[in-house]
Amino acid sequence: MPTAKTACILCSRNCGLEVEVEGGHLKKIRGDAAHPSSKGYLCNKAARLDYYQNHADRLTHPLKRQPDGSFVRVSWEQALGDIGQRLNAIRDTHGGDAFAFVGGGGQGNHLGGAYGRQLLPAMKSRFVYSSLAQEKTGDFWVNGRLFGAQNCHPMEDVEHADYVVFIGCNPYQSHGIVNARDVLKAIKNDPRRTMVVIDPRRTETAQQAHIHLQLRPGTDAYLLLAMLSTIVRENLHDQAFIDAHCTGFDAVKAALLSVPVDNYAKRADVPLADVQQVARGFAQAQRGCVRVDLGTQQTLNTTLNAYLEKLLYLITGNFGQVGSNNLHTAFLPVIGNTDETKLKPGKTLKRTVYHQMMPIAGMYPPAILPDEILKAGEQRIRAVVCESSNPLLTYPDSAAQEAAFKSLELLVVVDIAMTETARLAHYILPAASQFEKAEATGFTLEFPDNYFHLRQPLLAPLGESLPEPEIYTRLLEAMGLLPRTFPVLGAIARNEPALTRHLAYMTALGATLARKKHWAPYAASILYRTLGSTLPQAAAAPLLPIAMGYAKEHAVAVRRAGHQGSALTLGANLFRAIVDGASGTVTSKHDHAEMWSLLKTPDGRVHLQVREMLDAIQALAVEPEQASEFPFILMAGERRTYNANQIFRDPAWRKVDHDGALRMHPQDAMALGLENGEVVQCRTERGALEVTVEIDSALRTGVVTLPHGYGVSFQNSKPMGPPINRLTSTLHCDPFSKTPFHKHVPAAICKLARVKPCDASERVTALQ
Ligand SMILES: Nc1nc2c(c(=O)[nH]1)N[C@H]1C(S)=C(S)[C@@H](COP(=O)(O)OP(=O)(O)OC[C@H]3O[C@@H](n4cnc5c(=O)[nH]c(N)nc54)[C@H](O)[C@@H]3O)O[C@H]1N2
Ligand SMILES: Nc1nc2c(c(=O)[nH]1)N[C@H]1C(S)=C(S)[C@@H](COP(=O)(O)OP(=O)(O)OC[C@H]3O[C@@H](n4cnc5c(=O)[nH]c(N)nc54)[C@H](O)[C@@H]3O)O[C@H]1N2
Ligand code: SF4
Ligand SMILES: [Mo]
Repeated sequence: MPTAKTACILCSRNCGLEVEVEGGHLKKIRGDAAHPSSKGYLCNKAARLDYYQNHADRLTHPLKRQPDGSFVRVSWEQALGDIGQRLNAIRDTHGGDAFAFVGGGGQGNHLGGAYGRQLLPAMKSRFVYSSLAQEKTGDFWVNGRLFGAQNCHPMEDVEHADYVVFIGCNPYQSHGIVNARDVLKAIKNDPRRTMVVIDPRRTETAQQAHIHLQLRPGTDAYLLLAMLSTIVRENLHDQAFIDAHCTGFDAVKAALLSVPVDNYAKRADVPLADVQQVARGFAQAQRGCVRVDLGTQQTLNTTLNAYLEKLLYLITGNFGQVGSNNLHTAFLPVIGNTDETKLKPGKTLKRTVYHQMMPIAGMYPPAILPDEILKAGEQRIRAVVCESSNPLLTYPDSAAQEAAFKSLELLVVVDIAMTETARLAHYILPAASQFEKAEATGFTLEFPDNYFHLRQPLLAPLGESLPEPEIYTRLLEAMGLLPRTFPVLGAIARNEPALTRHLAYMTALGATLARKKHWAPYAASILYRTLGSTLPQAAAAPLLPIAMGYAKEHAVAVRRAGHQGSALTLGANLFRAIVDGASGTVTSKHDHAEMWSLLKTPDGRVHLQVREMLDAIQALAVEPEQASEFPFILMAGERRTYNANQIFRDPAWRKVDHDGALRMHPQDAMALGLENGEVVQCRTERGALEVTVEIDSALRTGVVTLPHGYGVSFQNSKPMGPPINRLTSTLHCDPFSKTPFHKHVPAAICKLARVKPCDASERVTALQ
């Protein structure tokens, strides 16, 4: 049977796939050996992708909500005409602050991002709320200060490192690094390499590690400070590297020397000797790197954790080398830069109305969204377009999100499926799935070689569903912001000879936008309607100027990757290679020494001294108290073998763990008189759920975990598995970035006083 090339859309790795397609189904799924990064690798989840493509909650037509809450089918013209009119009216009456764009590109559907973002200028709004701002914005903020721009983002070269420290991540399950399971195995089996895992649970990754520091949840800042202090006390930092590449080390050193190492190791509940062993081992390694994820980003001291983790590799000189942490290029700009210290004089950041929250990397945090809708008075958010996201299940405090979304004057949801959030919408617009349209991921965060993968559609869009580029372009037309055709530009695009490599078209586009300045914010849709009609995939048209910009910025590295051309044609040639490359295209090949050119500080140095973070180190001396009413720490959102965000709705995709069990240490289970498989109540300050116990000796005592990605009401059923964000709070978050402490939720676990166990249909309903 013929196979088609695409990529997995279940996590940020977006592994290349070869798929046999038959009768609308994704049948046999294999890794694509020609993919530049995954090279044939895939994990257990990819084999089940047909459950994403084909299921009973897929949307096939635009839907309009009726006063009684039911939905009727409407035409695209009717839906977009009405939405366009209502958006215009809300903007004209209440101004730009009344609109927010929510979501926008999940695990790999980022091509539509250039189109969806056009709604912001259309609405004169700056408000983009994104799930990335409930995990990574603390990290991005720190990058802004250290490296000069919030989109200067370091990756970790785990594949080539001889000393790897994983902090608060479980790559065996969640991936996030190149071909995780193979790479972990290789490190484990190589006596010259060391793998350290810092995690309160003996995870699948920790089981492969040489050293596991099973710290108390939420104490990473203490543990990292104890390690950093050990390094400077013992003069193990790399002074030559610091002198050559950094500023501000003296202030950092003074702060680190003041840390009570023994006391902080105790607070983390890790033996001092183990702390010292890892500090010394990492500092002395030839090629060391650090990888973090949600375990440090969704727990106490989020932003400080990001700073300290980066200090670990920076002061030891593990930066800009093979097997260390490195900055990387980014073809699609997923991360923005809104660092207040980099603003031009007279410019200020757009703060939200109620929380006065600044954007980080151009995004606003989900934790404040309910208040910005419900509590901001006349200046509140009244209209939301929500795409590729299911905030009702994935944003903190589902009850608060539900109340807020319900109160909107206009909610439009663009999704492939009927979701919990969609059920509250005034209009639901059906998107073609990621296998039914041209798509691409912006999560190509690699160095020294980087790549980009434009995927071709495998199937026709289901029913009347449309790709996002078409949806947003039609919406801009319905709002009266763009004409339906651009005859002159269209003709230039069609008639241009291949030899001139789109130069005539780009010149004409530039001239048109200079003349018609009010069209400039909608260049993506104009490219789509004009150049797009000459391409195999119209949606790829905005990649032309992106490729030209990338080639200009990284010309040497782009040429090294095999692309040819003059200063004028290199970008267009890169673009054509991407359009023609079914398995993905290597876009640039850098030398490690060139990494420094990616740094954005004016002096080309890393600015180690970050005042706010040095203050935060001081503030750590005071330890927060834990409410005794909630004796457990719930880690709400573990990655397991069969969860993948909220991407699958049909629970039949899971082979195991159908209930999404609450994991608990045997001693805790014994103390509470609980057995494996017993249904208990898990209660927090915000709500309560009934969940099934799974006894797990890999945990620390006093810690319980629930998985991410459950709680779906498939076909309007009761939630299947725990809808964990009924337990989380919008207030329990990092004061700096407002990223929620999902991994550190105080909870109580109670035995249910039931005579007979409840049957499966009763389970996991909210008691609230
Ligand atoms: N299977 C699967 N893979 C996924 C996803 C999925 O849903 N399912 N989602 C994808 C997405 S969007 C993301 S962001 C990534 C997230 O990937 P990860 O961050 O790796 O996954 P998690 O399991 O959420 O959390 C990582 C670890 O943090 C630990 N942890 C909890 N609290 C603390 C703490 O206080 N300190 C430390 N040091 N560790 C702590 C947990 O025990 C857990 O092992 O996974 C991606 N991959
Ligand atoms: N308590 C707790 N909450 C968490 C987490 C946690 O660990 N604990 N993890 C957080 C993290 S790290 C993340 S990344 C978020 C993820 O949460 P969300 O931002 O909600 O993202 P997904 O779960 O990926 O949402 C996927 C939605 O996109 C839709 N979709 C899929 N493909 C397409 C497409 O091509 N077009 C359109 N328009 N829609 C599509 C799916 O049907 C689904 O409704 O959850 C966060 N929430
Ligand atoms: S879930 Fe992630 S690691 Fe697994 S196949 Fe898909 S993209 Fe690759
Ligand atoms: Mo995520």
